Amino acid sequence: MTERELLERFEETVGKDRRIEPRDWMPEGYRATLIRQIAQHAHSEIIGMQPEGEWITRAPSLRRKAILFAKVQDEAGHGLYLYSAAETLGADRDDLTERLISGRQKYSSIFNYPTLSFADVGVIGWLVDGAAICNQVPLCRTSYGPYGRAMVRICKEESFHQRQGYELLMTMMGGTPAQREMVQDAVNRWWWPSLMMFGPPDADSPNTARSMAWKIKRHTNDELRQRFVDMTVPQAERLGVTLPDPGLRWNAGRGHYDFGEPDWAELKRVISGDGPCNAERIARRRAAHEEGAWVREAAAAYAAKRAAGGRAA
Ligand code: BYC
Repeated sequence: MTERELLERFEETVGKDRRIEPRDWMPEGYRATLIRQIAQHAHSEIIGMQPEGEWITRAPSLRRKAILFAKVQDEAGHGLYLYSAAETLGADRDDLTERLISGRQKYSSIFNYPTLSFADVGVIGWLVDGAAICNQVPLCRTSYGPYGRAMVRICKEESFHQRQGYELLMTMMGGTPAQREMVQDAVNRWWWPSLMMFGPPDADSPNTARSMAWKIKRHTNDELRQRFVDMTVPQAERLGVTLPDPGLRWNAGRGHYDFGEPDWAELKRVISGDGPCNAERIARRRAAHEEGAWVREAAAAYAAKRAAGGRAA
C-alpha cells in the first residue's frame, strides 16, 4: 500500500471510532503525540507517589496507614501499565526515565506542591484524584488501544482513591474545630492547582486541536475543567468547606458554575521547573533510580541466565 492509502485507512479507522493497535500503520506525529502524553502521564503517576508517600510513616492510625500504603502502591502500578503502553509504540522505558530525571519530559504540575498536613492526603484523594478521573474517564475511549485499555483499570482504582479521600475528609470534618481548620486550609491550597491539572486554557493549548482530531483527547482542557467544577461544588457543600474562589456561582443560563481564572503564570512557572517542590521531586526520583540499579542488574542477569538455558537460581 502507498503511504497515502495507509493514511486513508488510518483516518477511516479513527473516523469510525475503531481502535489503532500497535501493529497498525500510524502517522509519525500520532505516534510522537501518544508517546509524549503517555510518558508524561506515567511520570505523573510515579512522581505522584511522593507527596502522599511522605505521610505513610505519620498516618494517624493503622487503618489510615494501610489505606495510604495501598493507594500509593496503586499509583506505582498505574505508572507501570502506562510505561508498558508507551513501549508498544517503540519507546524505551530507560530512555523515558532518563528524560524525566534530566528534565526533558514533563509530569503533572500538581505534584510540585507540598503536603503540609494529613488533611492534604484527603484533599489529594478528593480533588486531585477527582480531577484525574474527570480527565481520564474519556481517555478510556482514546483511539490508541493499549492506552485506552490501561485507562479502564486505572479509572476503576482512581474512583476508589477519590472516595477514600472524601471519606477521610468527612471524618475530619466531624472531628474537632482544629481538624476542620486543617481541612479548610488544605482545600485553600489545593483548589487552584487542581484546576491547573487540566492544562492551559484552550486558546493557549498548542496540542489540543491535533489530539482531538486524532481522538487521542475526547474533550478540550476547558471542557473538562468545567465538568470538574460542576461535579465538585456540591461535594464541597456537603462536606462543609468553602472553595477559595469569590467568583464561583451557579449560572442558570449556562447550566454550569461560573468560576474565576486560575493564575496561568503560576502554571507556566511550575511546568517549567520553578514550582515549590520541583527540585526535591526530581532529586528523590533520581536517587530512587540510582539506588535501584542493583535490582535492574540482578533482573537482567537472571533473564540472561534463563535465556541461555541455565538453571534459574
Ligand atoms: N502539568 O497543549 P496542551 C494522577 C503541558 S496523575 C504539566 O494542553 P496536551 C495521580 C503539556 O504536556 C495525572 N504539564 O497539552 C497520580 C504540553 O507540553 P509539551 C496525570 C502540563 O497534552 C498520583 C504543554 O503544557 N494525568 O492522576 O494536549 C496520585 C501545553 O499543553 C500540564 C495525565 O497525565 C500540567 N497540568 O494536554 C494521584 C492525563 N498541562 O508536552 C493522582 C493525560 C499541560 O507540548 N494527559 N501541560 O511540551 C492529558 O490529558 C494531557 O496531556 C493534558 C495536557 C490535559 C495534561
